Amino acid sequence: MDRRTFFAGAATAVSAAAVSRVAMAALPEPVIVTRPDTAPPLVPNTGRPYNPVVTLNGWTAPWRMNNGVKEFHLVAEPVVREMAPGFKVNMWGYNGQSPGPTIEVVEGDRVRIFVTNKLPEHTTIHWHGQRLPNGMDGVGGLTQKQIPVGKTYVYEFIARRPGTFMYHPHADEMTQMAMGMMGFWVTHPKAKHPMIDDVQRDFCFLLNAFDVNPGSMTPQVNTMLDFNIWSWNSRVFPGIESLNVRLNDKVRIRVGNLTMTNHPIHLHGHEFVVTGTDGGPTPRSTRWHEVTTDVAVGQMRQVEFVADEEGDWAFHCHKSHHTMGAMGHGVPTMIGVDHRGLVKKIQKLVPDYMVMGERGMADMGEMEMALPDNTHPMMTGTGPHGPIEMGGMFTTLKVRRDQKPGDYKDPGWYRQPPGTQAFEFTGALAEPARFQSEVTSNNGVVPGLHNPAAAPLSVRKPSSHQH
Ligand SMILES: [Cu+2]
Repeated sequence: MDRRTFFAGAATAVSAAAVSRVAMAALPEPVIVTRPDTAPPLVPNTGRPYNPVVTLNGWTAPWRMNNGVKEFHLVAEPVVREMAPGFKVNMWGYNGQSPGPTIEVVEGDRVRIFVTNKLPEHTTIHWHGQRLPNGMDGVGGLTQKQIPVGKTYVYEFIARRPGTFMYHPHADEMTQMAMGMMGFWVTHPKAKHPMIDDVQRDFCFLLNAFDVNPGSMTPQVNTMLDFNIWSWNSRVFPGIESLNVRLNDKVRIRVGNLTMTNHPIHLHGHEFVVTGTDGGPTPRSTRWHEVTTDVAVGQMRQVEFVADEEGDWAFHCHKSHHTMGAMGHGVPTMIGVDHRGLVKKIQKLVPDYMVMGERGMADMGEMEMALPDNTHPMMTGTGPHGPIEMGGMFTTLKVRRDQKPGDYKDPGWYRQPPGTQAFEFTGALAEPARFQSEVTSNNGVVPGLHNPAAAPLSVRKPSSHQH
């Protein structure tokens, strides 16, 4: 419990907009966690037993059992999130973090959630995907008054169906979600469920995105699509922890998307099936194997597979811009343009001047560029074989024979058995016959194919007057 600072002793340090002591006396103590490490699974010590999830770079909120009701206390508040080592961002979140703690309950549980608002503006919480009384749905103005600054509201409902859910504000949503207000919710089945398998490892995380100008600390909340920080649980590679599993473990990964675009989530080395969506577990007849599943905005997907291939397997969003850090999208592509002499001339006037490579951008992964303080590099991270050239929604699934059951520690890099790695070919290269024929025909020009003059085109514009 060293990483968890109990709120009670430090109430005055947290916020001036403190909740009255009398009100607090009846509330469960909110647990505050500020470190971005992945907490070990929280094994339930009250209520029905279940196999807990592991929240990537996050944690599960403990609860208080009160006359058979599971009571949680969420505190909406400004937080500072370290998105990767050396890169901190001012966010809004819950209980010291963005995202807030994962809430784990069991199908049939009566759940009471106290929500204290320590933000500078009103808020609500919407329990995304849940069946509940309309007045508990958390839509500001529609189903309740927004929770004013400094006040605590109570939500109470029965977790009616098992599955993967999220929570987020439904009040000034654009601002509050762009600032990082969101959390995960898992409802475990109360008994053996025909469509829910037992797994050895159950991971979850949210997809989120921020627009943080290089050198600044506060996200731009008005950005609609052009975000520059693509994160999992408000962390970016190499700050996202690996998913560490034992060889032949059955693994479940639950993903929710609260960004403004879809994310095709891709796993290397294994095929998975989608076993659950926003609507709950999927019927077995609907499942097929794939290696990428698209998670649209506001959706949840849970995938399952047997981790039966040892190694360090990349696990990432397949949109290549989403695996990179802050970058200028307006930079011209210089591939094929030899501008090295030009750079030297410009550097006489502007010593820091750098231009993106004439050989592609791979150099960026190795270069030590002069970046403003508190800027996450565009391409970064080093693996056992060199620069990994990533910076956003990327991590690894580490499958190891000797990983102990229930052990989530990072086993380090995989050592490939001798003779199982791609290697350099050092023999003689054969001359492809195709080149020979091109050279011998008409000075390298293939008649009628590569020579525009040999195949004249007559262009007719749609607007030309030819009738
Ligand atoms: Cu993506």
